[in-house]
Amino acid sequence: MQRRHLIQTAALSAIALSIALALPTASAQSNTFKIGLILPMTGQQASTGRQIEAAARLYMAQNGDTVAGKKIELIVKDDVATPDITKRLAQELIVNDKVNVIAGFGVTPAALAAAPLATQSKTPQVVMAAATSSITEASPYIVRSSFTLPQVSVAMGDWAPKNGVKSVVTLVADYGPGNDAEKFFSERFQLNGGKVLDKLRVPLRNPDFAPFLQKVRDAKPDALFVFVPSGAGAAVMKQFLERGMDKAGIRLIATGDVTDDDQLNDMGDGALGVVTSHHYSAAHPSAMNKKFVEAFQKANPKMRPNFMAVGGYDGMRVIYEALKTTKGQGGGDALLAAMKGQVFESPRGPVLIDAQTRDIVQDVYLRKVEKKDGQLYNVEFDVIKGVKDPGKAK
Ligand code: VNL
Repeated sequence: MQRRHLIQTAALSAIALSIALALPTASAQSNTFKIGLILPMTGQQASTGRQIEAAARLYMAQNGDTVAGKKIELIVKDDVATPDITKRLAQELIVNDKVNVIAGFGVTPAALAAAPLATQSKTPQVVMAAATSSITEASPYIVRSSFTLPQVSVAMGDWAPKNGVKSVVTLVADYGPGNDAEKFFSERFQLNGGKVLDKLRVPLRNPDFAPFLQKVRDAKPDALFVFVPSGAGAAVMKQFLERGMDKAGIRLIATGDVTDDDQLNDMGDGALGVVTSHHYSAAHPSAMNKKFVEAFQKANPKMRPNFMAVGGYDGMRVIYEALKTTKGQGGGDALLAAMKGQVFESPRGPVLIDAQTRDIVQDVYLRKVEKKDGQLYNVEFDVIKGVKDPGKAK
């Protein structure tokens, strides 16, 4: 009896939630436009939250907090990169706060946890960080302003074999983006005649790289290819050097998540010469990027903007322009339509929000860690223009 009662209660509250989610958001009428920014502000991925929040606030400071007659309100919530929390926060933001857009999402599981709520409530979900290819397929309301791992990994699969790397071991964080990096790098590398000697996966939570690096040493590849999420790169670099991998003749190649601008300058000279592929470097030599980095550092004196900051800054741009286009009158569907197909200059270079996939199309750069004015930077030396997510061609 009691059990049945519980089940009925659970069923009823599920119905109540789906009704609440299906109701039109009140703010179409109101004078505020609310953006619910869900980010990891504490825990292992906290640097991602800090970078994105700082960039979103910079965008607002530069572009005003009133758009199409609406006052923009940014509501920042900490999900500790934990999908259960993300889901609860997204629900509260949509149902109670009646936000017009949800945004942020530091890791793939968080972006995926919010996706069904975006769909049910017809709320645009702007993914500013998470980078597994399949995320945009989890809801037709998702638009991405970050990047995808296949997008940047394929470039390294082309570069490495042309530059003396004939054999590799891959080492990736064991979840969505790591699996994408492993697959798309390896396939392209092998297509170009390279040999993948081993594929290693480290746990996302509290990874210990030592036993994996020992295996790499024993396999003696020309290079080790690495993907770990933003915030974990410094630990990889430290252990790579401490274990004398470079002296054993093994090169480090990676996606730019490893030589993350948030940490790079503290990695020490051992990082010099490391080649990575990615979509953003704080050293990107455009006038717009110089302005962006300068303004970001003026507002946040101890920080250098990284690729997460740029994902947040551009995500705000996508939201602002959609609000302008819809003249502040539209609901979720109108906003979403106005986000699709946006073409603009980002601090990273030219970008497009592909209207079909809702994913970002952008230039991917090859970069080498060099010293500039006494600081370590990822200096771009080659570019592949207008790269679409190769993960979508499956
Ligand atoms: C993800 C991908 C997260 C790349 C990252 O840093 C990153 C993700 C927090 O999709 O979870 O650098």
